[in-house]
Amino acid sequence: MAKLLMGKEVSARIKNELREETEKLKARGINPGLAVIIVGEDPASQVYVRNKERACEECGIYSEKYALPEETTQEELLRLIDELNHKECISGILVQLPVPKHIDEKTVIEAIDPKKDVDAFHPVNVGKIMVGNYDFVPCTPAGVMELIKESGVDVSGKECVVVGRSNIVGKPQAMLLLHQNGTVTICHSRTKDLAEKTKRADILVAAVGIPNFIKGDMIKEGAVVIDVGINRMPDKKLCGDVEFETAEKVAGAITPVPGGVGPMTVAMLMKNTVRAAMVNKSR
Ligand code: L34
Repeated sequence: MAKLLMGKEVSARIKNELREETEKLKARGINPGLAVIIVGEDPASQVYVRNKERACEECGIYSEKYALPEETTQEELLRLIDELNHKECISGILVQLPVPKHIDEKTVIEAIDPKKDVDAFHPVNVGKIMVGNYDFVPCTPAGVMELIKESGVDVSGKECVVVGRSNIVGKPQAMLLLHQNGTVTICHSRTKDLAEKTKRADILVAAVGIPNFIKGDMIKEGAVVIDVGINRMPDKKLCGDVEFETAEKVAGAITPVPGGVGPMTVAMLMKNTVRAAMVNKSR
């Protein structure tokens, strides 16, 4: 039976450590603050944003939430971001994705001051990650790395397969694995003979957004399997990109959904916000 990598528990541990750190920082006059912007009423986004606000409280981080209506114009959103870029008490800014179709995601991301870009989505921060010299690590891939650490498996020299090539997860994930000396393969919708690739993986990260896409027979015996997918099924239940029932029989370690990568994403955001407060203080 595979070891369960409990993101919920690991994230609680990290948030406790962060709480102590923020207390020390506050004593030195450094006050981390996070602004979260959500445009529209996507139910999943609302849950995630609520979890982020709650985490701020748990870590002693000041937070502001801006829930803007669906019909907010891009100009209005950009004006708010500009205001927050210059706001002293805000160290980190996050615009929850996806944004409504009439708003250009790229323009919005590039409007955020890179020093406050706690998602690490701004091209400046993306470039820094590629070079290997960075302040912020993108939250979901960073959370995945923590869960791999939790499995006890050393990434160095291992076959790492990332399924999915998004800017938010797949691409930065591959880079973080590479920084830890993994041998990295990125697979995607055009990959030929996917199972042949995934079966080679000592560490498999699934981030495709298709429910139960990775089955047990696509996994190598004893592999570390990290499921980034959170798919909402018609019955409202959450389901990962990995077919858990068949995968857990083969894997050495595996993450559950929910309670796996999701809570880690939130914990890593808190870490970046604390980091932002320190970086902004010393500029
Ligand atoms: N800008 N947009 C921006 N930054 C991000 O880092 C995100 N992401 C993804 C979507 N859009 C974003 C998140 O915050 C995904 N994501 C996220 C955040 C939290 C959780 C899952 C995804 C989470 O808390 N998951 C819990 C509960 C899930 C539920 O009940 O719906 C879990 O146990 O998985």
